[in-house]
Amino acid sequence: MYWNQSIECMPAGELKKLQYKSLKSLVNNLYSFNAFYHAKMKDANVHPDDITSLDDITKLPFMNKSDLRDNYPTKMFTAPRKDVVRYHVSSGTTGKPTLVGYTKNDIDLWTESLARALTSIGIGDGDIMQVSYGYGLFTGGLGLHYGAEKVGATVLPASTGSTERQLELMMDLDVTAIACTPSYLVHMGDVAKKMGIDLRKDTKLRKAVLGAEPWSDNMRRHIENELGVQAYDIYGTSELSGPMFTECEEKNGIHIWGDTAIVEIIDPETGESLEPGQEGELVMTVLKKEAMPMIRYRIKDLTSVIDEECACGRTSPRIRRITGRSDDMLIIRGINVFPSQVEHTLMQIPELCGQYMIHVDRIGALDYMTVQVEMRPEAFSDKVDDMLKLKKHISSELKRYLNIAVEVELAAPNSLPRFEGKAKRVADRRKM
Ligand code: DLL
Repeated sequence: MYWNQSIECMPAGELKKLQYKSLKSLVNNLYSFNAFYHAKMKDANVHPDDITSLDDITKLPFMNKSDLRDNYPTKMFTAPRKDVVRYHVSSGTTGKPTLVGYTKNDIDLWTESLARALTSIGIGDGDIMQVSYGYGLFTGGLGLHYGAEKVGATVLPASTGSTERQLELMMDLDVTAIACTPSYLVHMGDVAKKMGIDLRKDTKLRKAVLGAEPWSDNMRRHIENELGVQAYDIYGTSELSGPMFTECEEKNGIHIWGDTAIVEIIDPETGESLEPGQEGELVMTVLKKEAMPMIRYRIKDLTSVIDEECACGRTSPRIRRITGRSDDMLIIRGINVFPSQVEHTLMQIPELCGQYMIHVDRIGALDYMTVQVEMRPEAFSDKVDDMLKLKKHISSELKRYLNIAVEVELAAPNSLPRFEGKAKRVADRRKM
């Protein structure tokens, strides 16, 4: 079953022509009407007239998360404020978050992408779908919500947390599909077991749309065997819109809707384009968004392009499961955390000296982050109350900036490791 067969199964040559046409008009518009892109292209010494084929995309400059930070909040927007109907916000690399805006057409296009994706994994009007991604500034909840409604499913907007209640509703309402992070589904399985619920027998749950954090085929096997649920990978980033692309029922790579985005894979060190099959950093050009298109955005996720037709009949380009990142971003309980954000927060607390260590562990199915912080000698005290107060203050500052609960450990002056070369401040002991 297809949602939009003419696009999803468009012959490759035709799709390339369509992409070129969209790219050309995007570049013309941005060069003519947007100060940020105009300056960026001028700096790179490219003019829209230099783009005469799809391959010429490599002449265009890359964009990075720092472009979003430097132009925060709305300098990169390409639609007037009155046409922007929604904002979503994700983590920046330091103090400032990343803001993404959407026009009505952008929301429709995002919803269409998800309608294609959900249809490709067999979710439709016969389904009752529990959306257990966070609703709010994060794109997961509202994105999947709109997509599931579009295909005619009945949506249960459960959001995150209150796991026991979620399980009760899952049983009471005959939920057939769930969208959440893979680790949350495993956690739900653990909680169900404790409650005496057998997901296979006591629920109608059969399909899970899992993403927003790295996971592996081992984890897929675990979920499918233990919970009796077919598990599909869903991918996206807030800068592209949010979740947009999934595996189809073949479970052999993530289909990228080529009318909406151009995929490139580059060598993270040199920026050179890599061939299909070669693993490198994912770069995407977002073709049709009105409020915030993107040219050659370096997402920093590592993957490769699959250069063979999918047995499902879709001709859209596919990428392999994300294997890691080329930067140091951590994903903790589905939330993106940059070590630089931690540092930025700690540096504003006068009692601390700037030495810290981040420890990440997975206990059961859940991620836990502990930050050890070293105090300045003059701040160190043997008054327990003072130390507890300081610890509480640091935790609440980290929570305010990172949006996740962090365990803080105070370390005595000169006790944390010092590094001669590159500092190694993150110890991530999770296993996928
Ligand atoms: O995580 C959007 C999303 C929501 C995707 C729900 C899937 C489901 P951000 O918060 O901007 O957006 O984080 C994007 O998360 O660059 C990857 O590093 C990681 N990521 C997302 N999906 C996957 C996945 C959403 N399926 C960042 N596998 C991305 C591995 C993923 N990593």
